[in-house]
Amino acid sequence: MISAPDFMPEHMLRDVQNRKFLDVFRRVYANVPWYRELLEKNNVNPDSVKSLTDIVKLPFVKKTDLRETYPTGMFAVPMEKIVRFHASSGTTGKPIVMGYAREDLDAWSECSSRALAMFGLTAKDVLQVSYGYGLFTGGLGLHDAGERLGCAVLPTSGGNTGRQLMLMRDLGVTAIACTPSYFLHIIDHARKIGFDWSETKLRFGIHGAEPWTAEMRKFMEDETGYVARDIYGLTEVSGPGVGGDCPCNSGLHIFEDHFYPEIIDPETLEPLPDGELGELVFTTLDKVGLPLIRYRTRDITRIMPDRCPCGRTIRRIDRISHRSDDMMIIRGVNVFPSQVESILLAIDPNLVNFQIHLDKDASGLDTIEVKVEPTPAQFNELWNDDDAKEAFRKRIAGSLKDTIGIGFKATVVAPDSIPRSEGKCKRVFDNRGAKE
Ligand code: DLL
Repeated sequence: MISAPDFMPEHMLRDVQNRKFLDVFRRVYANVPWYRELLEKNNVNPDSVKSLTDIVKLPFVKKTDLRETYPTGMFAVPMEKIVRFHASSGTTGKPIVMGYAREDLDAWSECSSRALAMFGLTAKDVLQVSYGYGLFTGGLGLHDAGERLGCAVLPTSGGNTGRQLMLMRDLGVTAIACTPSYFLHIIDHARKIGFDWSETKLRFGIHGAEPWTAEMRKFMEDETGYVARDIYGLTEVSGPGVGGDCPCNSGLHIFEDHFYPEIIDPETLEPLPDGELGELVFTTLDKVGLPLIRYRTRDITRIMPDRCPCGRTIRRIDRISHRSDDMMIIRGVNVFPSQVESILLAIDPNLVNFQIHLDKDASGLDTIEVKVEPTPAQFNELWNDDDAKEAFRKRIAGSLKDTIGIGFKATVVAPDSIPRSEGKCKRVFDNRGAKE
């Protein structure tokens, strides 16, 4: 299925965005006292906003604003118009609660099913949704997307990995949707039970909700023979299906007729031109329940400056390599978990299970340790040969140091000692605060 809005002539797309932007701006100004106060504080009112180009006059909205107005202080409609809630947990404090009106669920499933169609799925596909169902948007979001496209949806949610594999094979599942880390867990389990991927009909993996590297993607494709696709989204903006990659595999198309993207410098907050790396900001162009204007995602990426060979006019962002909150500063050097992942997988594609531990040494200097889990076969070989084990450890520490420029401690740990994840994976453990 080809989705017409993906290919809309650019001038028509800008017209749609312009019209929807003016409408959403007027709605939040009229209906959300919190917004009106913020806008007035910044000397913005309906007279000063005449077109989308005036968006630069508007203040940004942050996650903390949603937290501070918990639970419904930023809703733009009365509760009788809300038909569903989702919430994003965060690690500390109150969750942020999103309210969806009927129109919001329709627009969301439109976008997420457009993403599935872009990946190559059709009504003939059997889609296993192994994202968690519940407050997290992954499960219900992909579920609605699959049903809307006409797929047969298998709502397994996360967990019970053996049963996931059995159903995948027995029901002829052709596409699975889950986090990349849960798919790694599924691969791990499949190896343990001697599962034969050629007995399945699996042709697509639909993965997102956390950063994953090109190396990780290749590992998953090589292991299973399917094609992995990247789906992007966030609860605040709707859920999965804000964007996704097309078969050209060169960035994620944003469904720009619903979500207007900007890239800003996170320090100066100035907009950056297409092509430059910065923080992704979204304006939801037609959300009804909880519209957001210039929402700072904390995700670091760039808008691709060129047109995609697939012919879609909706612009692309580069894959999200990290969030600004993921950055670790170790002895003054910026380090991202995705760099560590790429380096480990370049050494050996099987080194997909790892953790990063930050600490302080006796003199108060930051230390970084990478715990790496080899496969059972690798581990058995290394265990009986101290020299080989030391060489392996040194190779990892050396590659990390050569590429990133600081000393790493590398530790080889036993198979299965790193906990597996059914949802988003926690890789970084920062114990430095505890010692201050
Ligand atoms: O993770 C929505 C989602 C569900 C997306 C299923 C894709 C698939 P949140 O829990 O609110 O929503 O987390 C949103 O996850 O700001 C990014 O930092 C990260 N993220 C989402 N998709 C990707 C991706 C869902 N494809 C946050 N690549 C976002 C990298 C991603 N990071």
